[in-house]
Amino acid sequence: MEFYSLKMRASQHVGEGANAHEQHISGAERIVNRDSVEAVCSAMVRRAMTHSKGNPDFINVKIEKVQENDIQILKALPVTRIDVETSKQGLDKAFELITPLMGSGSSTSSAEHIEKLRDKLQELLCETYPMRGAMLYDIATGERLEPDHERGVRATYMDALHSSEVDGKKNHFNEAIVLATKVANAPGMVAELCISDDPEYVTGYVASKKLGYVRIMKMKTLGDENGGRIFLFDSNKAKVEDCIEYLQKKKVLVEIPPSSNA
Ligand code: WAQ
Ligand code: MG
Repeated sequence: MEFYSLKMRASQHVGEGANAHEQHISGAERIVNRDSVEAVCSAMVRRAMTHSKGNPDFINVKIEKVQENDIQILKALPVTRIDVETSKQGLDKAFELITPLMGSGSSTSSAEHIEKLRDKLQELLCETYPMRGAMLYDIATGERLEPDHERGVRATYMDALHSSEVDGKKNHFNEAIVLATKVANAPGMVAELCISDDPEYVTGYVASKKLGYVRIMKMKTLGDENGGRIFLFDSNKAKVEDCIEYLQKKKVLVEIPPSSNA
């Protein structure tokens, strides 16, 4: 089979004078058969042009051939879900699942320490709001490791296996399970925390090889445009260059069992 990677990103010029900047509207990554390239490409453009975050004035679509031998096949993380009443409860749940993984060898898990980590995560999450990619946070040193803090690190070159599906509308879960599975398999990766920046989509998740993919059904209030991703990495476990190389370059197809969306 002949495979092609397609990447789309769209942005809008906002603000005036010193405040003028490109605001990220939409992005997507696919790996599909040659036969689907054209249709998937136009579906991506439609998606960018109809996005709830606004009308783009810049759309970039990149199409590249991918060698089949370079593609790694991964099994999707197992999926579970947590129902909550409020976004506050959802966030609390997410932090509760993540903080125990942030120890990096240190065994200090006092209530006070957990509280500190929780505050740190909350603070980091707010810093991700304007970013187009994810924050890469080193739990061993407390440093941010993205080469460009404004942009963040983007996981690319991934799709669901056997999906040549053409859909102009985003399926949040399908895309997220693919991304989360790739990210969880990156060298040194400890966990991921994600909230969509799409105002109409309030479900988020935490994910790791240990936790699997945990959907948290409400993590923000409807209409809120803030969202972001944090990749928690441990520099005691792997080199940051290897992690970033994997996230940005490795071609991955994810095998998703039917009806795995819990
Ligand atoms: N790599 C790194 N970061 C990314 C990427 C990527 N490929 N794509 C998006 N981000 C960052 C970016 O900062 C966005 O603002 C933020 O994540 C949110 O992206 O089970 O839709 O695409 O139903 O809005 C979760 C689904 C959906 C939960 C998440 O994220 C469920 C979603 P969005
Ligand atoms: Mg979005």
